Amino acid sequence: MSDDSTKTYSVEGMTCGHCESSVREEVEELTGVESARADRSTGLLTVRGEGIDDAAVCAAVQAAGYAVADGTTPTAGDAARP
Ligand SMILES: [Cu+2]
Repeated sequence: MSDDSTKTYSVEGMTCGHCESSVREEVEELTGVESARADRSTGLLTVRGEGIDDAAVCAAVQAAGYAVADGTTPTAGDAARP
C-alpha cells in the first residue's frame, strides 16, 4: 500500500550535531515526509516519505539556516532499502 521513496540532497554548512538535528526537524515537519536524516560528515540529507516535494525540502533546509547545494539530483525509487 505504501509508495515510499527516498531522496537524497546535498546540504551545505552543517558542522555539528545541532546542525543535523535542525535540518532534520524542519524537514520532518513537511507533508509526506516520514523521516529525515542529516549527516554532517557527508553533507547529505536523506528524506524518506511519499510525494516528497523538492522545493519544500529546499525551503525547509533554508528555514533551518542551511542551503541545498546547486545541482543536487534527488534520487527516487530507493524504496527497497531496509
Ligand atoms: Cu552546528
